[in-house]
Amino acid sequence: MGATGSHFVIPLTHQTSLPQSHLKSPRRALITGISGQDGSYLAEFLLAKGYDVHGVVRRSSNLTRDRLDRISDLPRSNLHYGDVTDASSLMRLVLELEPDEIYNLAAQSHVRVSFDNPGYTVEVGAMGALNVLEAARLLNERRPVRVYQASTSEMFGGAPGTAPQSETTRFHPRSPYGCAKLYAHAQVINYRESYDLFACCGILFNHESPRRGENFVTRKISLGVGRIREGLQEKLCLGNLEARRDWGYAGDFVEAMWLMLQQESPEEYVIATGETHSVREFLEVAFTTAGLDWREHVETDERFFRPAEVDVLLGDASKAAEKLNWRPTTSFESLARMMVEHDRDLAQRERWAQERIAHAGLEK
Ligand code: NAP
Ligand code: F7E
Repeated sequence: MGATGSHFVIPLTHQTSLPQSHLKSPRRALITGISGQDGSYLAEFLLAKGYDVHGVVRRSSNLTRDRLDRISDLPRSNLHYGDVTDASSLMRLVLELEPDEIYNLAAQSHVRVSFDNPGYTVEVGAMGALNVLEAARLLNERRPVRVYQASTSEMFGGAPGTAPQSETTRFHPRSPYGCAKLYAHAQVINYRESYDLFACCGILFNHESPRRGENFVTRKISLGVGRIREGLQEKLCLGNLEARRDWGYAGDFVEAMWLMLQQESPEEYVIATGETHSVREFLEVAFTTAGLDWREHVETDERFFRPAEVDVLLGDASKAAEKLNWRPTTSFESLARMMVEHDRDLAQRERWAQERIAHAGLEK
């Protein structure tokens, strides 16, 4: 992956096409959504396992991709411009690279935003997944490929009486995002049954980390705690504090994605911690970690409520425990503390930078 500091130079895609040497080379993975939270952890995980890792990134006006800093200079990682909604370029990439494994993590993954941009969310989450499957189907006629699809607990919708949710729980999505993901989920099973493609879905419950997008609730809270502690802000505005989620650590969850593709046959798996906590409980742990009382700083704002809420998610990952031997390693409390510690550090740097600017008289 070409890089200058944290600025990436994306190699031309045709430079990476080496099918003749494929037989002798290490296993090759293609990740869509590599620049996201999970994509970055998964890339590191696969590189550590000796894979050649290829990632699809969208062109943006800014070349900084902080989450990929750790792997940017490693010789076995490669980035390619692409977009899952661009079927022909995706097809070309898949047929040129001939990956052994494809992880489709690309999505407009913010549930609240999916109500504002439903068409776009569906285009990426549903049609994007279909494009990935079509490309994999064609490659599979030439050589075997395995596909992982990032399904989600949002597909369950959290209807009363359904918790804990398992692989057999009825789906009832309550957002454009959840509906798009359910379409992709059904197509994966359809492609598996129609074309004998090794394709499977991980139904992952919420998973977080210091790399979580800044407008998901846990990260919004940990960033807020850090900035309040450093005197950079006073209040934190949130939506529904009573929603309950099964929150795990993203670093644990990406291993499960890989394990699913190492099985003899493709199947769906729920990946979760088996504990549910409210947003209020996350606030309690996060603010207490920094010696603060959340009641003095948190306000609610209608803007952050959703037209339809998923009230309670609680996953039953016993199938993954039994068949994949997968278990989460990070508790709810350790996860919240990890995120707060990271974001206090970030806020401290922000404060120091502001002080340096002020001392240099540059604020004018
Ligand atoms: P994320 O941080 O929002 O990352 C999404 C990734 O998709 C980013 O790399 C984004 O690129 C990329 N992307 C968006 N639109 C694209 C397009 N049209 N073409 C190609 N790439 C595109 O999400 P995450 O938390 O890592 O989650 C990974 C996947 O798991 C997503 O599909 C999500 O829906 C699903 N999931 C997540 C959770 C969770 O709790 N985290 C739970 C269940 C399922 P940019 O960087 O350019 O935006
Ligand atoms: O909300 C409530 C909000 O946006 C969690 C995505 O990764 O996980 C994620 O979706 C809860 C909801 O995650 C705010 O109403 C309160 O009940 O962090 P979130 P999500 O909607 O659960 C699933 C599994 C995915 O697949 C998705 O891709 O927190 N909440 N106040 C808030 N949420 C946000 N974002 N912001 C608030 O201010």
